[in-house]
Amino acid sequence: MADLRSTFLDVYSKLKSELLHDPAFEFTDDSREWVDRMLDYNVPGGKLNRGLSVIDSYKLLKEGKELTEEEVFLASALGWCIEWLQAYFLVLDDIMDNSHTRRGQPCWFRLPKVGLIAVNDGILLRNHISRILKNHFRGKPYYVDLLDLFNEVEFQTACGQMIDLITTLEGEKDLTKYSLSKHRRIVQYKTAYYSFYLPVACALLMSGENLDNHVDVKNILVDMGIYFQVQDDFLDCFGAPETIGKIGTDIEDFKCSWLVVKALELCNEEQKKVLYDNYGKDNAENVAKVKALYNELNLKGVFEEYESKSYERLVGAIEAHPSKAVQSVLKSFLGKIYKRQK
Ligand code: DMA
Ligand code: MG
Ligand code: MG
Ligand code: MG
Repeated sequence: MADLRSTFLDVYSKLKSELLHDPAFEFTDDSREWVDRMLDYNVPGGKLNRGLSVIDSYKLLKEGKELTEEEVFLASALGWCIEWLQAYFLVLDDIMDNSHTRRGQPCWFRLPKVGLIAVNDGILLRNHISRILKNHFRGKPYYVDLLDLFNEVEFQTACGQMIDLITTLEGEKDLTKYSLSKHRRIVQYKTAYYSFYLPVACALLMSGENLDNHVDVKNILVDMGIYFQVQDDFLDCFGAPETIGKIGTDIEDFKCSWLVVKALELCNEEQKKVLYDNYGKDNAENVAKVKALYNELNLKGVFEEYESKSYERLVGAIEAHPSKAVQSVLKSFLGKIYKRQK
């Protein structure tokens, strides 16, 4: 495993170096240094789960047959494309969510020299994906499907981000519009497709599969992605910032988080008033009152219950799948996130 990670990181260096010497742009020393630093700051510092999952999944689909060096490289390159996509979304997400830290360091746009240049850096990160795909996959029979997949998933994610953001509009802050079905819609689009479906879909395309034949796999992965974002919402409030590498802002931002939806479901009239008076205010006292209410309602316990129920449901769905190879891909994915602390 440590070995796979270091091979994967070697591929990052190679891809970065290619991008820094892209013949389509006449780099100056300054611009090359900017991109170099921007990439190192934003791309490789996460858990790398999404990226590594492409290699894991591809291996499992090959049912134990040793991968060639080229296959390892290509699966890693696709894994990095997903990490690049993630970096692109996070750089912009942190601006829009007014966040402070990410992966244990200040958000990129918070650096004094960066500011809103981060917006263009986000666009560059997105463009790098197309450059990497063109450099390494143009001759493959699945190239068009790969481009189409990244385009579709990007569109879904951007739409999810849109509905995540417009529900929080100032002047329309209205908790009555928050429900489990609204939450589900947001997280399905903003998180599940790119974080869960995309890595497995990349591995399937590399294996020569037609994605139209794997709608059942997609459904299970989307379901898993929803569970993953509920964990993210939970950790935003209850996780340790040192562990999750970020300081939560969902309460301040009036987000349609799983926690506030559950709180609304469980509270009495008096508690509801506390929520209405304090949710969505960028003030430590208001935030503390919301957190105290979450504790009063035992949302930790409610989450633990949700977590074990989700796990059982997902295992059931996975075991009903006809292919043992696909089962092991899905189980390995689920194993990586069950009861995660970060
Ligand atoms: C993240 O939602 C979704 C995308 C597409 C980046 P979020 O704002 O809850 O993520 P985080 O908690 O990491 O800021
Ligand atoms: Mg965010
Ligand atoms: Mg966000
Ligand atoms: Mg979050």
